[in-house]
Amino acid sequence: MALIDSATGKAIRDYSIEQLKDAANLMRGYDLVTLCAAGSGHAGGTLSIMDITAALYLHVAQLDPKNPNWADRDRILWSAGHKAPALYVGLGFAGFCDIDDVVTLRKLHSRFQGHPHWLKLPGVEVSSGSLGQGLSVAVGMALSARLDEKKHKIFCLMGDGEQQEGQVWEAAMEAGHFHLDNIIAVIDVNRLQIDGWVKDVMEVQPLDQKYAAFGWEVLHVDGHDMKQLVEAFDKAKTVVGKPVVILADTVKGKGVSFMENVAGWHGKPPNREELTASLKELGLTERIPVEMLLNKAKSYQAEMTRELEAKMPRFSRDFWWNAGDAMKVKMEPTRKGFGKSLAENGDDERIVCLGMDISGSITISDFYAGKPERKKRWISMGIAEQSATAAAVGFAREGKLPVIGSYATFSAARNLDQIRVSVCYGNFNVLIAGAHAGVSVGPDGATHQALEDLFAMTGMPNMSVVVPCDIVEARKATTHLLLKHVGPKYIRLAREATPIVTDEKTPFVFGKANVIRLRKDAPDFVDAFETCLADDYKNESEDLSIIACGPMVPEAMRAALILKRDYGYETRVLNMHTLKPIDAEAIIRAAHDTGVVVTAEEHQIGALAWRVSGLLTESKQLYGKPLITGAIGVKDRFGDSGAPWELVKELEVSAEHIAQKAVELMKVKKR
Ligand SMILES: Cc1ncc(C[n+]2csc(CCOP(=O)(O)OP(=O)(O)O)c2C)c(N)n1
Repeated sequence: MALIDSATGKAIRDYSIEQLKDAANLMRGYDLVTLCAAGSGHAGGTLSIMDITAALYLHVAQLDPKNPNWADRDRILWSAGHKAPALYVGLGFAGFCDIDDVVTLRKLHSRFQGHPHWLKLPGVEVSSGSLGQGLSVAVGMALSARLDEKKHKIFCLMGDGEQQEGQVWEAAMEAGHFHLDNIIAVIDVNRLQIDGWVKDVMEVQPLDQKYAAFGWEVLHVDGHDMKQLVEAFDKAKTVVGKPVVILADTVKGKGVSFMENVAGWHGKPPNREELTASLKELGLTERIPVEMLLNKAKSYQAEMTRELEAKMPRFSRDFWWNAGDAMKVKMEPTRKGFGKSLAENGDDERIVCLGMDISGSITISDFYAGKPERKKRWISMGIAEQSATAAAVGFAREGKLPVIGSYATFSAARNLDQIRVSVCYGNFNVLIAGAHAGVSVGPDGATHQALEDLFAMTGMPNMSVVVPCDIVEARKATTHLLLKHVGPKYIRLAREATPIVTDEKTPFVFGKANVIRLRKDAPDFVDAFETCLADDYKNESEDLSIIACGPMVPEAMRAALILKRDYGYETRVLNMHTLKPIDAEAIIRAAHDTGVVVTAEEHQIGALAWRVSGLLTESKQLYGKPLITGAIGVKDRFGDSGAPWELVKELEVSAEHIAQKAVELMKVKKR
């Protein structure tokens, strides 16, 4: 009995095995429609876990959709947060939300975030997205239930690649130690992860022997056989004195022939044609109102766009990228500059690159692409950021040049203590790439948007930090850090394509800012500007300065253009690509010469702003000088799902926001 009315204890609805099979099939269809409407998301792993989802939400777990926080409900934890669409469809079918609403998946302010957020959607137990944490939450919930003498079960859904996270085994040990027979873990053993087959990336088998050794009862099932699944869950509920793990053999992409067992479908949605073909294969063409759902997604998006635009600062005309002649730019993601440098310099035998199962998209795999002889220096570590970071130290201690990289949230947060003690305290020569940082990872949502990494990285003694402004600078910076700079070093990279505003001739000197000045009208945006090393720049007594790093440099340039065209203001833009060691002299001179300083960072306000203001308050040169400052950045909040450029607006880190702040400060200066 699954869905019950908690007030009366009566079943709301129960499903037979045949009905569960049919529901799972239909849920696959809804899953694919929502992914198609979102334009991003994880097809492979949501399809592999769908039979498990249907069994749990519609039959196995005791839930009351009208009373989602009912104290006696079973808890279902989605440790594998990227499988969120399956969870949402499960909640929709169980009656926690309207199934049609799930189609707003991954859109701005949607309750259906890229990774689940319990504060947005009833039925979600806890927020997740950083792999390997769910089983620990389950341990806490299970112990809490024991204290309260409650009988409910705690289900925890994980992937097999996820088993590579060390934390999973800490929790497995705890659950065994405490004999937590109220925990039922389910592993979706589809044998694939992002970089390929689990056995090749980092073998996790034999999972049965490993869990048994930690004191668990182990059950095996075919994860697509509904009868077996239901029987396994029934049996798991009867086990006394130890936790249970159900190892469910599944197929990634199950149900759609061209997605099955293909690693490439891990984080990809179907396009419209692929959706039609998928629904046909699933026999659902007539059963899902595809057009209605896609239209619903479109109108939701239109409403979000309208609300967002209404909040934007307005100027005399549209100064957005590529809106009209003077705004023409080419765009590429900075992460690709990192990959280019690794490809160019990878013959250096000292370089070793450590992969953490997200190698293609962050471009670290460019190191060995087309170069089989480098493969021996490519070390696949699996989804194990903490161990990989310390392993990099092992390489560095032996004189190698180790490079590690992942989403910045995982390569500069998940492993923070390893960075602090093993890398920084030991002052080891390790290059850490924080890719997909800032808002640029968009629809994945807050869990994946590193907006705090620069606090920690700039706060570490011995660490050097570079935030390149475009793909060209990213290549130069990587090469410098890799081959010339010895010590702990962090480079922050964006996922989304951002404007290219430098070229081969633009100076890049580690630790030295560049000054960028708007000089003329030009059809191409970059041609209107001139750049030189801050050391070489002669004061022009401009009206104000904007100090920016990373993708905020092009935004600062665009703000300079808005300020000139609409207000006649001259702006000194400082490209502060090196955040540590920071170019204090350039900052103090800009403040001294202009009297107005705006900082701009695609990060919680402070990594740049507070460093700059700290320097300004300390500077003897500025004693007695009038100085007005402002800071643009994220204002102590988490991000949200949405398109990257939508989030630039939503989180108020656009040129328009910089210009608005500058105008406000200029009014004060003129008083
Ligand atoms: C701590 C952490 N590191 C990296 C990621 C990025 N990531 C998302 S899904 C995934 C692969 C997961 O593989 P698996 O557990 O086998 O799931 P499935 O193949 O079933 O989707 C990775 C590395 C993450 N979400 N969390």
